[in-house]
Amino acid sequence: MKGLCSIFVFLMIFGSVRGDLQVGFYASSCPKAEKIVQDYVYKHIPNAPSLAAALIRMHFHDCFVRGCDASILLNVTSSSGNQTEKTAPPNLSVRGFGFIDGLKSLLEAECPGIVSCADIIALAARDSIVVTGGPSWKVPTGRRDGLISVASEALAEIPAPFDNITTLIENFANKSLDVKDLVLLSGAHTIGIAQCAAFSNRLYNFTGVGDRDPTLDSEYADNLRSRKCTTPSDTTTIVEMDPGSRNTFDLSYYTLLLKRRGLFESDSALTRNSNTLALINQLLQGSVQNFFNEFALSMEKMGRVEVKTGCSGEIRRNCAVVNS
Ligand code: HEM
Ligand SMILES: *[C@@H]1O[C@H](CO)[C@@H](O)[C@H](O)[C@H]1NC(C)=O
Ligand SMILES: *[C@@H]1O[C@H](CO)[C@@H](O)[C@H](O)[C@H]1NC(C)=O
Ligand SMILES: *[C@@H]1O[C@H](CO)[C@@H](O)[C@H](O)[C@H]1NC(C)=O
Ligand SMILES: *[C@@H]1O[C@H](CO)[C@@H](O)[C@H](O)[C@H]1NC(C)=O
Ligand SMILES: *[C@@H]1O[C@H](CO)[C@@H](O)[C@H](O)[C@H]1NC(C)=O
Ligand SMILES: CC(=O)N[C@H]1CO[C@H](CO)[C@@H](O)[C@@H]1O
Repeated sequence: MKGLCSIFVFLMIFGSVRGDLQVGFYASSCPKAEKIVQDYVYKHIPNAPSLAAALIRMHFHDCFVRGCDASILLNVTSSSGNQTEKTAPPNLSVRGFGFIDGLKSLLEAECPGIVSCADIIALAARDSIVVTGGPSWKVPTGRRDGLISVASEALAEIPAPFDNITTLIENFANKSLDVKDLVLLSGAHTIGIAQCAAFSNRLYNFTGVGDRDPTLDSEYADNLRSRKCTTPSDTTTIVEMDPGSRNTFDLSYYTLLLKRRGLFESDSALTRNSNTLALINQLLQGSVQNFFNEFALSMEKMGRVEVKTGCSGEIRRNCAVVNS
């Protein structure tokens, strides 16, 4: 581990590598790494399809706070005590920690101290997208794990389902992601589930006078009220974000948006800004393959947000704790 890091510094000095991620980073240090992740995902996710969505969301939440450095996995850090990112409200429903721990054990057995937890999340997210029928792409690796995880940062930096378009665009811009990335990456809501709390204000009390969100299709809102989120304070029911194809990666999220059936205000907002609406229409007019290609490019870009490479950070031995 130390060795690799000093070789890196040596190569940096002589200009043959940049402090950047690279495809096949583990090709010589742990040649089976990517295959181990892929086999594990392909073996287990079909039995627990909802985990695919959880792992993709985990990668997003990881990247938006201190970069893609597995800070979302930490249980305790010296500076934050137990108030790490995973205890923050946006992380309330992030799942899949045990899955990542299982993968880490396999990788530590194969090549101890080589593969970072941050890369494991990125690879597992990509392989999960493949399992749900979405695109595959080469994930650049070489991320290193962070030492710090602070709950209040997750609250401040992860977008909220109540955010308007201005806030969403600014939030993504803060991570060097543009409006196109916002529209494409929101497309991940073609799979997975949400708790009523993320949108029930739209059904019951949108502006504080017992009203509904007029931009939500009324038939859909009726259905959600009568069959799903039957009280304003429901905290247990879960709802598919893309009803009927929640385990399938496809374009239907965008079709639903135009039918005013985007579940969150943040989804719905994408249809009321001329730039984002034009992008949605372009995606729907193009082929699924076009969406897949574009989505993969945006995912790769998200996977590069503020990454630690070279000798910064560390390769954690246990994904839940900083090395001692
Ligand atoms: C644009 C801003 C975004 C907002 C405001 C947002 C918000 C949310 C919320 C509130 C949920 C439901 C969580 C719950 O109630 O359990 C959710 C689920 C999800 N989000 Fe997003 N999200 C955004 C962007 C993204 C991005 C960029 C990705 C990944 C590329 C993503 C992937 C997912 C997935 C896969 C789920 C389903 C999780 C599951 O089934 O466990 N989201 N999102
Ligand atoms: C981290 O916390 C989770 C529960 O959030 C627990 O299952 C896991 O065992 C903990 N890991 C360590 C190494 O403390
Ligand atoms: C973290 O939580 C554990 C178990 O709940 C507790 O024993 C420990 O004292 C806590 N550590 C800090 C730094 O708060
Ligand atoms: C968007 O939300 C922010 C933060 O809540 C608010 O300051 C701003 O006025 C809102 N913008 C619009 C156009 O509603
Ligand atoms: C964007 O970053 C600036 C500077 O750090 C911060 O003040 C602002 O709140 C951020 N905006 C969003 C929406 O996260
Ligand atoms: C709606 O929200 C307002 C302001 O938060 C609150 O005073 C009112 O009681 C709520 N009404 C309903 C029907 O929940
Ligand atoms: C898994 C986990 O740590 N969940 C926490 C998410 O955040 C809420 C509120 O901040 C905590 O009560 C949960 O324990």
